[in-house]
Amino acid sequence: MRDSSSWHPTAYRTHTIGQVVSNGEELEGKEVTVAGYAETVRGRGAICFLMLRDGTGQIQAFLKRDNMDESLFESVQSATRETTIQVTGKVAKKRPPKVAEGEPIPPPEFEVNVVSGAILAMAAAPLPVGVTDEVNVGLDVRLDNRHLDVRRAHVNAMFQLRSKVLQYGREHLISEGFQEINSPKIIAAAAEGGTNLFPMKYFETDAYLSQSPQLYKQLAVLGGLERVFEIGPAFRAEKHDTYRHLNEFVSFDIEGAWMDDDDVMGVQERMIHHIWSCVSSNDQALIDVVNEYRASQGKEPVTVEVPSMPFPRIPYCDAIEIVKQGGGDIEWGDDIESHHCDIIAAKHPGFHFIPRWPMSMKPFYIHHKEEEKGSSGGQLSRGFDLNYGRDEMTSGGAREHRVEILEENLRGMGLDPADFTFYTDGFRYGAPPHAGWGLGVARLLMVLTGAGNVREVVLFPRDRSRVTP
Ligand code: AMO
Repeated sequence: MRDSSSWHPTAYRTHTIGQVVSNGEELEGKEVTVAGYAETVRGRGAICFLMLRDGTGQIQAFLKRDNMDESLFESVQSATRETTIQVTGKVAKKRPPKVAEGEPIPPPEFEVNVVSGAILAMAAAPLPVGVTDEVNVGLDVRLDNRHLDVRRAHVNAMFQLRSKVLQYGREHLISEGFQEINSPKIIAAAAEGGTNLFPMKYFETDAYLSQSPQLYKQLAVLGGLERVFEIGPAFRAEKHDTYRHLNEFVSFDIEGAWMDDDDVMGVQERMIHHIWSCVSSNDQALIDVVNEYRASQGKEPVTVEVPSMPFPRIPYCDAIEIVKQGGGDIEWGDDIESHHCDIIAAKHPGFHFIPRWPMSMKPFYIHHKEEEKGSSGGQLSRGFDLNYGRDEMTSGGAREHRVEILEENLRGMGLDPADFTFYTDGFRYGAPPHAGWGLGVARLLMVLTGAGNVREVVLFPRDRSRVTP
């Protein structure tokens, strides 16, 4: 439940339920108006107990037929689960529970003795997804009814954690001098290869949905903004159907001038360290809600262990050797796939960087690693990934800032520099060496919350078969 101590009254309530619950002593005898969802309605005849929940807590509302408007009393008595109701009445102490002799007396609880109110919207029954009771429906049904699914305590807690992760990440980057930018999402040229673009009609011309803020965050740095970050949507027309791919995802990107790959790996590990430290000191209550649900499903609890720094750096060539020694089938120049990652993760559990990928495997904007060749003699790059377990969290690297080489790289990858002049022109008038990374927010949330699927931590996911709700 959310801390609402600083929330102001609104048109529909004088107090949040959380405020009444935590300030009962102070509010006792005073009239309040609260509003929320009906969890249960008990009692027939002359009295009725309504359990009301909002995003900040739960409280019992006590209704007496002869104390209030008869028709309101009857409507509440017959209210279906999740109906929204507003009630006004005095705060009173609940009758204390019977306690065996010698047992400690629990602190008093409070209720609202209702004198007036209103049914705001009656809920249809039955609910397609139970909110407070056991839900035996699959992820698809839950996502079809996400508006109800998010009312469930642990799902709500996951989205609160998501908001915290973004808040702490932002906070950390600002403390390191990064400023937030917003780049266009309607673009004319591919940053991450042309095959996975969503085309769109833009008046009389063709355009695409942005796959990454890559080229624009670089242009912002070239323009003198020096250190920038962006948290925004990225669109990929990939025909994946996996637990970790979506066609729209939120990418957390940075770019910094006068920095190389090692520098931005440092920024990344400090940011993750800050996020984990803050969650572990401030948000254990949310993790407890997630764990309560996990326990009900027979799953291990998640623990927020602040990772120690520096995170291990396992250069690509060494990673390949680890996979080979672990019995994996891989050659220099191959991608490191999930089943290879399992072998590496057995040796390096937790976050670890894989720097110095072969140049041939990295996009045109990545800087090659001067003078350095891999074990096969192939050119290495200043590109890196950050992995956790079997999943890639981040890609990043130092960027090529010399326009002649950038154009050469474009041609080498079968792209026409003429399509990229809006980008390459930014390098013609003095370009600082720079570096950056892009982190998949949902993938990081999977690590923090133990979710087994990115869809769990994305409010309204978009995948191959889902464009609604
Ligand atoms: P990349 O394409 O590796 O790099 O993406 C960066 C990170 O974004 C996440 N990600 C995804 N998450 C969910 N669904 C997807 N389909 C998906 N694709 C990617 C991953 C990945 O590590 N421009 C570079 C970043 C940079 O160099 O700054 C880029 O976009 O967590």
